[in-house]
Amino acid sequence: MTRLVLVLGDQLSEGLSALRAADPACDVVVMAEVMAEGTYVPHHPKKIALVLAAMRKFAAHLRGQGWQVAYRRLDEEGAETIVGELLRRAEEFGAVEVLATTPGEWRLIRALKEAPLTVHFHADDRFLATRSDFADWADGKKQLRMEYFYRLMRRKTGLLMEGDRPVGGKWNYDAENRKAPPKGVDHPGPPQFPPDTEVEEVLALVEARFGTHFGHLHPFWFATTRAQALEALQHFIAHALPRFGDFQDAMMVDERWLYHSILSPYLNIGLLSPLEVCQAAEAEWQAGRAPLNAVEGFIRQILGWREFVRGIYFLEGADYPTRNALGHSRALPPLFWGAPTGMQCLSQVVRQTQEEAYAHHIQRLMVTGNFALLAGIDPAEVHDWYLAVYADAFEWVEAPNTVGMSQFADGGIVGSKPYVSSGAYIHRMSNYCGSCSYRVEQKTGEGACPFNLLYWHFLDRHRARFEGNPRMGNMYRTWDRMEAEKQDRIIAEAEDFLRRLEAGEEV
Ligand code: FAD
Ligand code: DLZ
Ligand code: SF4
Repeated sequence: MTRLVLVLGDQLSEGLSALRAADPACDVVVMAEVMAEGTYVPHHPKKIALVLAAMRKFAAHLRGQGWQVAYRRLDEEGAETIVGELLRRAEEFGAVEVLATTPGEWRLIRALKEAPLTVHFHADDRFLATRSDFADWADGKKQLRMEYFYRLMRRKTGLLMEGDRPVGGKWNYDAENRKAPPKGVDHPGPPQFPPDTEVEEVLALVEARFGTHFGHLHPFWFATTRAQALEALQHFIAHALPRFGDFQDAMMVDERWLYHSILSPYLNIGLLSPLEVCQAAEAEWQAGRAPLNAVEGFIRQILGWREFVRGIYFLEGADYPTRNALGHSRALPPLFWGAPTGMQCLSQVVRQTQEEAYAHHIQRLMVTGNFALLAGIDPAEVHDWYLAVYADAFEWVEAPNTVGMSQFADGGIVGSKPYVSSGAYIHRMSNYCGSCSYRVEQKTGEGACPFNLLYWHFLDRHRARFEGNPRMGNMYRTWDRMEAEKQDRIIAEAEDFLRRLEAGEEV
């Protein structure tokens, strides 16, 4: 009897477990463009176009390999949810069984489990650690630290290893990866793929259906096939990897890419595999074309962080994205949706996000994330924003980064202390402050950098929770050494800023 094989928009990988379990001679692949997946948060139009265009091309690829693919385009008749489409196809093909690679979001897992169909879940093995590998490692540990998990993964994969020892003698070269912004950037950024006729069709559809969502659809240049994604990988390896480490944390006005790879969208929809990306980087070090600090730093992001956050997402369970350990409840201010602000760092990161559906890690963590945390924004709203606006955002990776690492809303599972800073950190790692309408060196009074006020306000209001944290003792000692009158001024000015933010005034 015919079975349906579900392939989702972020499961565009040839060796997908559900495909491996199926038989092209009698089973039917179901792929569906549905409104529900484009609107459960208002995804950036570039992200929707990337997913739909890559889905169409992957369907053609599967047909070329002999699969029968029942594909529903958004402008064709059909249901508007994944489960609705499965039910429609089940009736069409007289099927009752569905083979599915477990989705990367609890929401869809639940929907499939509740569907009146027999769904056989196959583990998503496009990762380097299985869910049970991670659960076994985490079992009985009081605190989960990425660094130790990463070492385990180095040993498991043999990446950058000499026998049982890390090459170069150290596991982690992060201390060499925190250089301030360079004078100029001699890398043009990722390769851009002009839309072909098929992509143009998708762009017209996305414009018509999702044109009101935050974000610019044009120019659209993402890779939409595996061959193009491999080209993007080669381009990064050859041109940016050698300097990736040095400037990994730097931020510059109007420089969107620096030496970052912009490979996360392709990794996350399945066009590239994490192992092949890490191996390509390792080979570059072996050939003497990229330094160890760059290659180790890059591999750690994928082998360490990417696998670690996925482990946390599935270990913690479906309620993880709703956690709010610090009890923050302020609404997300309009500046996150492009309303004008005099804060140059936020303005730069939000504008770049709007135009490219991309910001690099430190921009997400130490500019928008830092601001939301200091200002006490409801983490659920922050989570929805990150899930919507980035092309690489899928809940398994976005939620632990946002709810955990960035907002400390999980109470310290991903990070042992909150990532908060005053303007000094942004000043050190960027050239934003030079063209800002606020002054970073000013602590209070007219023109004082809002990060300087909000930083102390955050520490002061969460004193009971954080003052005993050994990694935060210095911060509280500095605050305690300040004269009471200065402390009062900072708190009063921070509150005034928050009041204006809440009132929707331009800040
Ligand atoms: P590079 O800097 O070139 O890094 C190489 C690769 O390492 C990335 O492609 C990515 O696959 C991986 N990587 C790096 N850091 C992380 C991390 N912390 N977690 C997981 N993988 C990582 N990443 C996503 O893929 N999707 C998200 O939705 C997402 N949301 C985030 C939200 C917040 C608040 C923060 C602070 C970080 C988030 N990240 C997310 C992690 C990181 O910002 C992006 O992976 C990275 O910016 C992607 O750009 P890149 O490909 O140029 O990365
Ligand atoms: C992100 C996305 C979008 C915008 N549209 C679709 C779609 O129409 N059909 C589909 O199968 N997948 C889509 N996706 C990806 C899913 O949202 C993703 O598979 C789940 O969030 C699980 O990670
Ligand atoms: Fe951002 Fe403050 Fe620097 Fe302005 S002065 S760019 S608000 S850190």
